[in-house]
Amino acid sequence: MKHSQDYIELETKVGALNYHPLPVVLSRGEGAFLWDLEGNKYLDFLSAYSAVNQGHCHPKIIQALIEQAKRLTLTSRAFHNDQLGPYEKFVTDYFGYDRLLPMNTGVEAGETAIKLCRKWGYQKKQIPENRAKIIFASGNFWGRTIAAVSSSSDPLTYKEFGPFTPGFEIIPYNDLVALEKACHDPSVAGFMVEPIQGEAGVIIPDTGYLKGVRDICSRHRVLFIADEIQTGLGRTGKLLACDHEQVKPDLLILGKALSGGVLPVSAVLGSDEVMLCLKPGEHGSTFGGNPLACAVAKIALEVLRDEKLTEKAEVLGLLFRDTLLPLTQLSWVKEIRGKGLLNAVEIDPNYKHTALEICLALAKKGLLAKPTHGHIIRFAPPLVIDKADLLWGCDQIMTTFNEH
Ligand code: IF1
Repeated sequence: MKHSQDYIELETKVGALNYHPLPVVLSRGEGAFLWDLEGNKYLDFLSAYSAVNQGHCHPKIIQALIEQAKRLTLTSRAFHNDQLGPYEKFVTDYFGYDRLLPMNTGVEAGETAIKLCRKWGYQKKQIPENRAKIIFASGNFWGRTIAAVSSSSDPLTYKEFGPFTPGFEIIPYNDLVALEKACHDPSVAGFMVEPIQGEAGVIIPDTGYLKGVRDICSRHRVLFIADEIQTGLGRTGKLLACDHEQVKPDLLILGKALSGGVLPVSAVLGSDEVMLCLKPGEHGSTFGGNPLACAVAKIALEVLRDEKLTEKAEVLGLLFRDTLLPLTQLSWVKEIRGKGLLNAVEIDPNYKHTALEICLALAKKGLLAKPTHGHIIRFAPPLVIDKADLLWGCDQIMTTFNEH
């Protein structure tokens, strides 16, 4: 096989059809760029859903991967290893928390946060056992496990996956009155929320929402659990999206770019009060905290800091939205929104062209982006993108929109 179409046909024949990818077959990535099998070059404006903030195949991260892979990749947690402790120290200092529980995928970290929250609810808030409730915001997306889809308000995510996990309640996003009301229930142990909703279409709450969440959760002894798997690690122009309002969640969930997109690494960070509710043997994972993941994630965080990618996302995000602002003159472009390099363009869902058609046209021009919810296009390039390439990307977006 040597043509992209061969690979697409093969996947269609022997793979589960749980995705409908754009018809590009990528074979190489470097920085903000990707190449397909035919050698066509693309500017990546999806960043694997914010997992490659540091750019594809960052040389320092790959170097760390290779060096550790030659030494030791996996011990399981049945034994200690020489990478985990230093990694936990580095990351807890980096984000200002007492302790870290290492997992692999983002959804595993979400599940872990929920288990920690329930344990804390029973041990510290004296919620009767098996009665703990956790509140989620409508429009949330934190993964594909049964618990994750049990908290979803999107039928595409949960339909035909029931029966669902009990003890979950959904309230409107960006609604402090609803949160205050829900938290009056003494059996509520936590509120898990994205500071900006990614999959929902880069939904940015009102200024003051996160401060309000922090205040309400503190007053009602409800754990504020921030899912920063997509919004964290510089993506929105701050280290964490919660930093835009200087609020500190009780549990911080990280994933995706925690490894620079090199392998699945996720984590839950919290205080001693919460984290020590879990006793030895009560939770774990074969690969969680493996030496390879620790070595890679430590470098990925150093790259984020040393290359000042957070500050870059802030500056380039403003340039991106300013440059695209004229698009709002088009009757069918409803809004351009975002923070840092997490942006989206919302189009009229009844317009004659769909967001997918726009994305297919962009791919032909060498820019890769993907729609979410049919009429919203997310634009989220790696934070390493340079200004000239960002402006080239804006040109392709402007031209493509004006052609439709
Ligand atoms: C897919 C969406 C994005 C996430 C947040 C936890 C997770 C995710 C805020 C779980 C994962 C991924 C999953 C992937 C596509 C992508 C996605 F379109 F599905 F919704 F980014 F918006 N919290 N998001 O965004 O992390 O277990 O995947 O490591 O499932 O299609 P994971």
